[in-house]
Amino acid sequence: MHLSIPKFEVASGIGDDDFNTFARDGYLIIKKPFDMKLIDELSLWTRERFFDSEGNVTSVRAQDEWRSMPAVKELACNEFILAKLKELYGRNPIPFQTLNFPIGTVQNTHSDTIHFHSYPQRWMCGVWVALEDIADGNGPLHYYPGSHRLPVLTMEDAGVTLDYEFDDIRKTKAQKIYEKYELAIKELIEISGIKKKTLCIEKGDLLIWSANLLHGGDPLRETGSTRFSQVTHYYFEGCKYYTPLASDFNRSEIVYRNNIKAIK
Ligand SMILES: O=C(O)CCC(=O)C(=O)O
Ligand SMILES: [Fe+2]
Repeated sequence: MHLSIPKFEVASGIGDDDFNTFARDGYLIIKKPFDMKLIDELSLWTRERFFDSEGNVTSVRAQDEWRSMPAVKELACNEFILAKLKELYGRNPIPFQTLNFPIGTVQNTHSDTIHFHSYPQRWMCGVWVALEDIADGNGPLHYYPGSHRLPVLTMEDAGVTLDYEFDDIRKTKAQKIYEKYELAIKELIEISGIKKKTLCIEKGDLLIWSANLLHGGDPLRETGSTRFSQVTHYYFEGCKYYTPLASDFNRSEIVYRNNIKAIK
């Protein structure tokens, strides 16, 4: 294959099969493709890992627990997921990072392309797995169907000036600068007219989102509600990988991720 663009990104999206659904919507929901024993194990582990004996949350997220918890690794490297991603993208996926959550993230809407991206672009995706039933009250994941077709919003597109502000982002004003990005995303959504959806799925179900699909975490409407979940982020073979937020194209300073390796 000569084209270095993910296969689904150039497909028509006409048809109800997984490939065209993903092409049209930029995401795909799959119901319980796993051995539920694995999901039960991860669910029990989430309770032990993130709560004290009185039931209070001790931390709200943990990155790369696959290093110490085999079941986290097993889910990230699940054969069904790897084969599905290959079918959609046309290249071998590289699971490179896991995140586990005991409660909703309440994360503002974003595209993951601002945090980690590939060159050529869009060779990246996320897989979100419910480790318990998710309802509207538990701060479900939200997403904007079709938003993957919008331009990939960079910090320059978000109005961060090209001369001095990029210095700040690596230092003390990082938060302030990131807020500009979030405001620009809000504007992008308003102009596009795309409507939000929330992910109320059952334990063991998953959602795959493509690189540029806008998503975030809804507010925790029900106090004390949990939202056991695991996200794995995947790159695909044959690209350079980098951190856009830390890079400054204007000064040819690209912060590459040279040590990307598949979890195993
Ligand atoms: O689970 C969520 O609420 C959001 C997670 C997210 O944005 C991510 O893992 O990229
Ligand atoms: Fe994200």
